[in-house]
Amino acid sequence: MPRILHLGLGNFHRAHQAWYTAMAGDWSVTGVVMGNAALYAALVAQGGAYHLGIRGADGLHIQKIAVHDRLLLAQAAPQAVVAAIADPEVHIITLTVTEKGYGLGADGRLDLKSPAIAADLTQDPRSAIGLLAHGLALRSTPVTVISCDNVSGNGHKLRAAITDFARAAGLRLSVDIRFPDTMVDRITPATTDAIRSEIEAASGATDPAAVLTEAFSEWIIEDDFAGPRPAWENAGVEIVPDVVPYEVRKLRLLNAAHSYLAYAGLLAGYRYVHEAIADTALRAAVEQLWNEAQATLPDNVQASTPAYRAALVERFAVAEMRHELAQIACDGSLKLRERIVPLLTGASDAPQARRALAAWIAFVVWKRDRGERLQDPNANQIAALLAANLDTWSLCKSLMGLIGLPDAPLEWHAALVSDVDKLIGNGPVA
Ligand code: CS2
Repeated sequence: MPRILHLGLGNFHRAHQAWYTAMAGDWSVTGVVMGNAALYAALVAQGGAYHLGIRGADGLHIQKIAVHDRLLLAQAAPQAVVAAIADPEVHIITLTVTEKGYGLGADGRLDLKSPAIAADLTQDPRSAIGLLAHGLALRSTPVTVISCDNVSGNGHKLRAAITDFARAAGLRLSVDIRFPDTMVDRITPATTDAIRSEIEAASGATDPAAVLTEAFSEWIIEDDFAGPRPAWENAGVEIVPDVVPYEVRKLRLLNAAHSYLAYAGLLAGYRYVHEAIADTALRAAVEQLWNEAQATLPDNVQASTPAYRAALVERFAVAEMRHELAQIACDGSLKLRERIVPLLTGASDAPQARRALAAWIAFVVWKRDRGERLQDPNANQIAALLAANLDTWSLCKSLMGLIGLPDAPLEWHAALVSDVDKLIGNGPVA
């Protein structure tokens, strides 16, 4: 049976690519858990199977997914992962390792000094990039590598990162390796005890690896494969010549609004996405953000964008998803580069995108004031800036540098400072 290898067996993969592959049939998956030993143990105990709860307008539907017939834990057995990547039975490698898993700098290229990448240049690889580069260097047959993370031009950036790592590590990549771009979409909250209990009650089975997801799902892949692939189109996947318009639309509408709602919503005292989108002021701000984002989108997605926006409001409003703003708020310094920065560097003025940036800046200050650690790969750098007692503008300028935003005109500075100060002043006291 032909085989896919997947790196990063988190909730999103189990709700999305695994679901499509199970429906397409005929392929099995080697699932690589990167570091979560408890998840690995749970999946091993269940023979790789788990329950997916799909929340639609007509209630919760349970599907048992059983496509992972081989499981590996990267942190415990990196060499086994390298060997599995080189396995000629594997024709496709997919990965969901989140934005930070790519070790990219603000310029979108591999940062050889980022801790995980620097470490992998001197030891057994542990990062997705290091594992892939070593495994791909051992391959004797063509392979397709598909990044399924929310990174624009994800295929191109992954190709560049692997090539840069291989060069620095003295590895030779000699087979045909394709890196198609993809757009992936399905809202999938982290599994809480309440979500797990709900799925267990509906399925009648105990399942520590249960996942809840929404009914909506989209996967668009650039048609650039080095060899065979599952008949994913039979399961609803679109294989197209150019993914970029869909990718930027999703990042600048869905993900940009998510990040804005996360920071502004948490500062306003909300916990969930459905609560934040029900707030009249936040909802109006999201519509304005979308107007600004829409102005930056390619012509061929303009006509369908109003319907896309209306569908997003409905998706965000589903209370049963219990999608926590705090989950979306993490790793902001990387997410904003993809979601908000392109709106601020576009041709027209984007005051609401500027307020989204201000919301993130106010959020990092608010977390510090509450004595809470920021979940962000740049947390140490941000903490050092916050400890330096900078005035609001100097803090904004340093944080803008961190997310790759070039300097802006003076009137822009004043507006950003006033947005940040207002939000800090208004932060919840609880
Ligand atoms: C979210 C995404 O956590 C986040 O940052 O914006 O995970 C979002 O739910 C997915 O991209 C939806 O497809």
